[in-house]
Amino acid sequence: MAPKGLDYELLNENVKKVQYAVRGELYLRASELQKEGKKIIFTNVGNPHALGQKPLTFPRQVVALCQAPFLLDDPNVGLMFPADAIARAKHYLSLTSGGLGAYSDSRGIPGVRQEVADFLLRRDGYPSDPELIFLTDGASKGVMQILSTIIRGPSDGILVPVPQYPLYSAAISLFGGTLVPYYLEETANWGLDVNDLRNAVSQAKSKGITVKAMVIINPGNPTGQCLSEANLSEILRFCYQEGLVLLGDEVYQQNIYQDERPFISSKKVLMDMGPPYSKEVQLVSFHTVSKGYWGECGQRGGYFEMTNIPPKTVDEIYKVASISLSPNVPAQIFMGLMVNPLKPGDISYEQFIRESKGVLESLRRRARIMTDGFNSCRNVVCNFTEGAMYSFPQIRLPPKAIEAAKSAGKVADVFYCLKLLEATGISTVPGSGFGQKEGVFHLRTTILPAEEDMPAIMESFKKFNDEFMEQYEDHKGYSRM
Ligand code: DCS
Repeated sequence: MAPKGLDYELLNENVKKVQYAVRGELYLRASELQKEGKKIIFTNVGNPHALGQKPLTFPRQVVALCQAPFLLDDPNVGLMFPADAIARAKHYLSLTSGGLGAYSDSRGIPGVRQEVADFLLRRDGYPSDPELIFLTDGASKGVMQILSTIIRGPSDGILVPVPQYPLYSAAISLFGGTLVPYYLEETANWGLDVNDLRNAVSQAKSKGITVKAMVIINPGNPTGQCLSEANLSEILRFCYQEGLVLLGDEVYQQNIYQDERPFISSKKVLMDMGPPYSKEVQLVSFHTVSKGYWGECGQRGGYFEMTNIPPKTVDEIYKVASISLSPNVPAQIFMGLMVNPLKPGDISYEQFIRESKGVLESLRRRARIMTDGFNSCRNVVCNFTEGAMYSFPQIRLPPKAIEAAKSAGKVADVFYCLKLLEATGISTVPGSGFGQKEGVFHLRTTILPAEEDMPAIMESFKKFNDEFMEQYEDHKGYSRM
């Protein structure tokens, strides 16, 4: 019989090329083991609530009232909900055209986009135009919307950091473009060297690829570094010289665990640089409700802001967004609440601050426990997690382990992570899923397990690693740094 429409051999080849390690082989094996009754610690996804982080009370109260507006008519509503939550729910309902069950404008509710613009003005000190802000179902959808608009075919290149979060490699494959890697330097605290960027672009050009965009992830995933203002302005100058649009993935802007380099947005640095840069460099920045002390991954809320993007292009992006009718409306309310939080004097303010500070301070301690735990192993080297939600230690593997992996038909870090999973239940993602230099091995784990469980997890990791090394170590040294 001739193959039918959705038969594998007839599928879009780009779909087959997509790889997404965060939910890859390790995750599938972990899910199997869980079904068999083994206790699994899922540190493969930055999914805070799945690892016990409690939702912030106030936003949930507001959205609960928006979801069940009949409660607002109940004479006892004031006994169940604080007055500021009631007022906020009424505010958001008044911005919708028929409550949470109605589609919104395809760019998102205008009133919420205005709240995002007000937030950006407060954050950066520069006005922001709500017409250039689109609300999305998580940052992922926004990134995909923009990449699909940019990529015409395999000769369009996108500069992507390596290691990178595989949304970028996966989406570029899906849309049939070409990923042009630039390497972050592990020994320089995952910094980036603009000369490497120039080399990457000229190498791509020599292969007939037009580089059109550059992605930065700040703070980095999986690498955790926070870019300095000087670094950001070098990057923006480079984008100006090369005519690239900068895609600034800033979803971890609340997750900062050091005080030397607070988060600074690409938009602020660009505006501070003044003309011609501030008038000409094209920038799209992304944010989400999934990270920070919100961690509301399941709500699927995000936005992107466009700077110096021509109006005709904005219209095209709007047109394509319209095909999906409307971003998720409850998530838009979460976004509104995130960018327009409670203020001193509000009834729920103290509780909100207590809850949000509690999450961030604990994450800061967990980042430290994890990095120190990894660095206490003789063959593991780990940069401190300055930001984001991950630890990305380098595991230096002895030749015998690399050989054993080869015989098992596995990449060496996949082999190591599978053994770790079987021995301890800790489900990580091998470094190869994010890209890494040849012959160098890593794993990624989130810093999200409960703080009280952290010492036991690190102990269990160390015990596994010691036993692994005992089994495979010989005296021929390790894989290189
Ligand atoms: N950008 C980066 C750098 C991310 O790490 C993630 C999610 C996203 C965008 C998309 O998030 P939302 O679509 O939820 O807004 N990070 C994944 C990860 O590495 N682990 O968990 C999810």
